[in-house]
Amino acid sequence: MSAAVTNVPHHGAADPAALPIIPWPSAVEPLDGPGPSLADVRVEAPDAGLAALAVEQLAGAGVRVHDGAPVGVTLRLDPAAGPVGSDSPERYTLRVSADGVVATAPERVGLLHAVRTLRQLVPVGRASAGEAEAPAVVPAVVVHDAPRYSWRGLSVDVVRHFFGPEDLRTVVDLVGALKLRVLHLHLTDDQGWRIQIPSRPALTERSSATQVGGGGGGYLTVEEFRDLQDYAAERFVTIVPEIDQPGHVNAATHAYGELMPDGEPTAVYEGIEVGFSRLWFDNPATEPFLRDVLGDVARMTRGQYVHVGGDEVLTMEPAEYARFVELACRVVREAGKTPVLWQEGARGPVEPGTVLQYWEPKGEPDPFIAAARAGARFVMSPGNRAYLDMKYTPEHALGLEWAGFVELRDSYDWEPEQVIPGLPAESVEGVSGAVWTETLATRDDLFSMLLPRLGAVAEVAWSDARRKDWESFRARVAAQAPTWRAAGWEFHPTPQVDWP
Ligand code: TNX
Repeated sequence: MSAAVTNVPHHGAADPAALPIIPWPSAVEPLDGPGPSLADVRVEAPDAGLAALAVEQLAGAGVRVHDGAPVGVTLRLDPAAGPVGSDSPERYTLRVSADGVVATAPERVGLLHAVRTLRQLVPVGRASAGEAEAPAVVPAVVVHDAPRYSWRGLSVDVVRHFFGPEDLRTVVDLVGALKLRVLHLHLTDDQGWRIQIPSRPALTERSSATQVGGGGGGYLTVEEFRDLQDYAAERFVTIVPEIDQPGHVNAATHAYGELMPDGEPTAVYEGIEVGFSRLWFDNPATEPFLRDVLGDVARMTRGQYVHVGGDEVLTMEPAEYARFVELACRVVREAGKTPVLWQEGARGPVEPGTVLQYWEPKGEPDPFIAAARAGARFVMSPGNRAYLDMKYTPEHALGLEWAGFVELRDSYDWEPEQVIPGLPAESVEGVSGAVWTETLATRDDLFSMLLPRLGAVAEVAWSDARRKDWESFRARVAAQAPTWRAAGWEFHPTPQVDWP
């Protein structure tokens, strides 16, 4: 399959397959002749917000933006932009020629996607110490582009080790650079509670200063969570908060002993076992707790989705579990939001529109097919492909291995519609990478697990399956290294890529 070269290059034009764009676009058409030099540009955009985002992107590639610059980068809203026949609200067209750069898209998000693509075309690291700056010449090309799925995400565990607002803004930057739209934050678990809940202050007062291995922890205040969502929303990234229940709740039962049958708070937990903690549906303290917490979180959430967990409840009868799923989803819907659940939620009553995040690729497909028939939407995060906390190889120092070893190519070579045999393809809402932080304590740890694999997951989520190509991808990954180094983003130099 030579996906990347369905367009035969014109004589003298850039080989489109060699352009370092991730995720790979719908159509890349080289133009004859040389492209422009983007060392200095002026930006024209429909509004100041977009202009600022364009400047941020271009500055990250070492491009100077000022009004008198010789080359124009023009962003223009235009409903006719994008690939022929696409009705994606994210579609865009990017035209780069000797005359300058013109990005068109029907919506603002598409204009930012176009600028992100442009950024990847600018050679980075042009000036090294003591040398003259190499020219910032960009190939002359027209890109028409639109995503395959609308839910393209990353799930991050900020409980096992806490990552605060500054790290999370950097994660938003990475997510945005790969044209992902969703950052799902796993905010509560056995080891800590990471989001302030106004109606239940003890959650963060008593249960936030712990994490795996002890020492540290932390939480997001209401204001920090709001500001993070604003930062993300400006970049067209939606934050999806997760309150995990009815398992993974030791931080809650430590803060509120009334949630336990004997009324006694549970002990702090800083290990990495799963499945031991739980709520009790018939405890009179349980429903008010869930209503308070989910009500506050729904009010604090800008986006449409609230994740209510539901995973790995190993000590509960199915009937009681189903009552929890029903209650949590009902409270979220009453608050005007759409519930998201881990795949186990398929065992509960599933209403149309509920999103199920599939993570453990085993077991019978039947419950998922039934849930899809009932109107559930699926986000695919299969552990053996998309769990970016799995070790790359047995020797890798960081990470877990319960889902196997996940090298870059494993994260690349998979098909979301075949993850659950027999699931109707239309039920796939999208794809999310996931990173759990039992073994990841620093930003560098985190990024070295995300990169380069998140690029692979992003391409699975964005690009037409017929246009994916491993050889092309690994060359394009290599070309990102200077950008990642310049940004200070740690990455794992997997031997599957010939790094520059
Ligand atoms: C499974 S994925 C979990 C998490 C762990 C993760 C480690 C999921 C829904 N539950 O509690 O952190 O594996 O890979």
